[in-house]
Amino acid sequence: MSLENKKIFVTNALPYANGPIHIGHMVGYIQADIWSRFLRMQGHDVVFVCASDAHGTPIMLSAEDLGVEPEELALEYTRQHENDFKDFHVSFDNYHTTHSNENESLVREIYGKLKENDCIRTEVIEQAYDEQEGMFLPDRYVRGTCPKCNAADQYGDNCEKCGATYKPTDLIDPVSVLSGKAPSLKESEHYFMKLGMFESMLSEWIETIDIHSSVNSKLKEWFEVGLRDWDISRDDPYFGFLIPGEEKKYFYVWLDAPIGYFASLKNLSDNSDLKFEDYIHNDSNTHMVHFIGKDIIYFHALFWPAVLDGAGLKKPDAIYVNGFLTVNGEKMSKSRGTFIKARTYLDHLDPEYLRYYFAYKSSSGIDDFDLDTADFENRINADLIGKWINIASRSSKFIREHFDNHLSKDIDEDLMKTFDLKADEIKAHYQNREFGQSMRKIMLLADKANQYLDQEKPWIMIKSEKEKENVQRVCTNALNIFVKLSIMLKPVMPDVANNVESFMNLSDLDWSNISDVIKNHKIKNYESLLYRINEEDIERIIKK
Ligand code: B3M
Ligand code: ZN
Repeated sequence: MSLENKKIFVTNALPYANGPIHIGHMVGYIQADIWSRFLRMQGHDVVFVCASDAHGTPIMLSAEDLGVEPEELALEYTRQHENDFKDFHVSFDNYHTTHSNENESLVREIYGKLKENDCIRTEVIEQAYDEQEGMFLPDRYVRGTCPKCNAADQYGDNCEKCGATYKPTDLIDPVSVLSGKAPSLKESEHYFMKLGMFESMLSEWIETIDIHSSVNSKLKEWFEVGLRDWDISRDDPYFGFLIPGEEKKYFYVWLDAPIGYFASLKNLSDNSDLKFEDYIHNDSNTHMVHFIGKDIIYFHALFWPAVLDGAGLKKPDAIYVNGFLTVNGEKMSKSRGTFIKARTYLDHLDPEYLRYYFAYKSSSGIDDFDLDTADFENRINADLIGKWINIASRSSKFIREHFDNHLSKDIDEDLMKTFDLKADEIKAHYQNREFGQSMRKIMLLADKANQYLDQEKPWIMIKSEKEKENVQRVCTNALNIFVKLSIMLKPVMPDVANNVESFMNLSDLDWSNISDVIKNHKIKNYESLLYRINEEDIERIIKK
């Protein structure tokens, strides 16, 4: 799928604004950021947005517990998340919220179109109801004994023991998580999106987009079972947008959440030259990409495109799905000390270490991957410090001490070519989101650069006056290679790359600068660009 001359619109899943972000969440954000930065470095027109997902029952109930309004709680977490992303160097062009005017008017507009196009119906359904709290209970708020295997204390939608799925009303001795009382059954009219209408469109469309084969097979299974109509309304009390014409019925959070992608873009367009209308129509010259976790495929590959299609709007061109993160082989858990908040990490370690490690572990597939703390420490120290940064620290020393920071007047262009020739391969891996492949290939090049210095031995040559000029040339060669590798690593480690630019007295390096020749040029004194990690830093994070 060619991206040439297209406006690229990239989104990340919108985090719920009712709790802190942990490093497992960061996987998808870092992957999307690397990809966006890489494309920008290729000269593409990229707009990368996110927002917080502010609505729903859990946020309403947490706010109630804290004695604050849900708007207030959402705002607090929106700010917190925004700072976490900024400090992890995630380069969103905009961060907005689904609880916004832009989103409300888009939701109304889209819903209006869906109604016009006969995609909505209503039906009276029976649901678990908590009399004491005066509210309908989402499945997860009812617990009881599994009707299939008799395991006690299971959620209302599925059993963690035997995997059975059922309705909360099927549970044996169900109780409301809120009041501890047995729920009653109550009827209420709900709005449904007629998903069945879209089945053949969706199954054809899915073949035309960029989506991993394993996700595609999952979708095929769902098509085989058949798509059931989707319940898009919730009764009062609920934190969300009222359905037009109703006083006590709201849109379900998952209807307005993906529309939040557009709301964030709309908000950006109101504050910049970007034209919102250029992005959302069927005939737009746009490439629309969603990065999501593997637990929300159904919403993005079925519900959302159905909503867009029903409203006559542009559907996604790619859906990129990431797996989950384990820490030292375990699911993140508070009791095992493997639940690491984004902020806790940031308080102790450089964000670009984690960005590198995630890149190193990433592929275009949806497999889970592990943050093994010993391996993490070793990767950073061995790869980044021992291979990449080492090229600069070894060679700049001679340039400073003997040549007043001046690079030589000529360099070994044949040697440079052997490195430049690898850039296309690395570029292709980036483009395909095979970041692990890119990292491995870049580190092989760093090995080659260090071998070159080992062979030339400037520390020996420098002892003889007639070899002195040669030392300048060898170190200039090495620093040229170092810059090439820094450009290749820039999507992953933008801050360190900026510091490299400053040290080398260069600026705004893009991918096309990889083959530049830097000679007869004055650089600055080398200052340490990255520090080794030690075990204690990691231990402190885990202890926290
Ligand atoms: N708020 C978070 C999640 O399920 C959910 C994503 C919305 S994306 C439109 O990962
Ligand atoms: Zn069971």
